[in-house]
Amino acid sequence: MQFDYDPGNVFARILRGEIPARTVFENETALAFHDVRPQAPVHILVIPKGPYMSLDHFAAEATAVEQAGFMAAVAEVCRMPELEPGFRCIANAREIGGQEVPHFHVHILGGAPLGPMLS
Ligand code: DGP
Repeated sequence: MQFDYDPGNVFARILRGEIPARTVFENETALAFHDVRPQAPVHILVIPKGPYMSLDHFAAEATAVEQAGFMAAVAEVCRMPELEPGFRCIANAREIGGQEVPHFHVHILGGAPLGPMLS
């Protein structure tokens, strides 16, 4: 698959500091911040700093250092006290998968019972 990354997407703009975000964690290769349209009491997005469009793009082309840094950021978010009782991680990919922003991100939701995933 050919991946054609658009550097004008909103998360690229957040990474460049052009749009504010409520950051909860940052390391060398990843950034975690609150979703602007939360779908649960806690709704965090974790994104890589590199130009990857989706999970499959990231898995195929990100370096081991980028992948490890990303997972470290996910782990850090999951350690938030509000998420200790449980949480859900989702990664949408492309239009069919419901992806709105074409920069790879994982949603981490929690803070209340979430119910079955497809309800
Ligand atoms: P997805 O459908 O998986 O691409 O989810 C994109 C999410 O990004 C959606 O839950 C809303 C969120 N979002 C869109 N624009 C912004 C923004 O400017 N700031 C923040 N913090 N979140 C945004």
